[in-house]
Amino acid sequence: MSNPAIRKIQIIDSHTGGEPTRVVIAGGPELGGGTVADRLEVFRERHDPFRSAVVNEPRGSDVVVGALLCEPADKCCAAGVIFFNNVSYLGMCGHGTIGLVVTLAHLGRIQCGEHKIETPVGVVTATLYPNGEVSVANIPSWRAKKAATVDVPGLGPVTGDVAWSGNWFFLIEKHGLDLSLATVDLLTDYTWRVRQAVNAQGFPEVDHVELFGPSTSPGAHSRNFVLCPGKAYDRSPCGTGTSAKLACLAADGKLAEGAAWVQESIIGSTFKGSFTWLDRAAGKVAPVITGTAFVNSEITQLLDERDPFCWGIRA
Ligand code: PYC
Repeated sequence: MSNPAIRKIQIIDSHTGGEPTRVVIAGGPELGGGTVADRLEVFRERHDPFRSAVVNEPRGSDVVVGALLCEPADKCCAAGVIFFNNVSYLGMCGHGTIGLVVTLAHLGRIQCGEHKIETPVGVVTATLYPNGEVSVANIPSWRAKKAATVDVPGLGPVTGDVAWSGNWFFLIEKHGLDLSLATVDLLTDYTWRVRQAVNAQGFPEVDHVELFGPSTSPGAHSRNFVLCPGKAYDRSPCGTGTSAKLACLAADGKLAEGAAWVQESIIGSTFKGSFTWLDRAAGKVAPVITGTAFVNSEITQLLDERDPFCWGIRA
């Protein structure tokens, strides 16, 4: 017999280029009305244990990105979404939006074509193609600071660009490290130290650190390693990270408007990116990223208050 005290959460899991997205389709907290940005604040203030329960151990792991499906306030949108992770919330999530679109198609709620999605930082436009690919026209993105040098304890001076693309990034070209799965521990340690220094030395808002190096896949222009806010690394090339990179390339005149940029992740998966100028003088671009996702689980999670780890293992 089922216990009525146990709360049930309906979830669809997918991965986008290896990076998981866990979409909560039913059983989420009641967040009231208003925009998705308003509801994120209610989620954060009143229901944060739910975030942890869904993505953290023992049901999840540090790498899982959650996506709470919401009613959009903007009626042009097919859906609203709040992305979250092991420690907090994301403004936007590129791989997660691709995962969400493939999930909605899996559920029969959308078909191929263009779909607007309301996120806490603005409306993005996703296009699902018959071959399963999904393009995401991200929010306006720009580089806020070129070549900021921070003094990193134990590493010395490190120089990178600061850019916004729905999340804040510190993007580093010169680091002297080999970007491979075999060096993930070293890369995590390096980027984590850089993040502490970047936050302490003028950019408290930066919560993602991105390293670039030569690609190994034919046709890819670059490989990256992306440290996420909760110390996990992105298995995908990171949609917002690739958008931030496009903003920097545009600002430096290194990529032409409309030209393709193929970004490879640390595990070899790729996103195709391009941009159009929104405001050349202000360095603002409209990035588009394209990738694929696969649904891999339909889950019912059970939240039983008698379980001492009902709300996840939290630091
Ligand atoms: O794809 O934008 C992204 C993302 C952010 C954090 C993890 N993935």
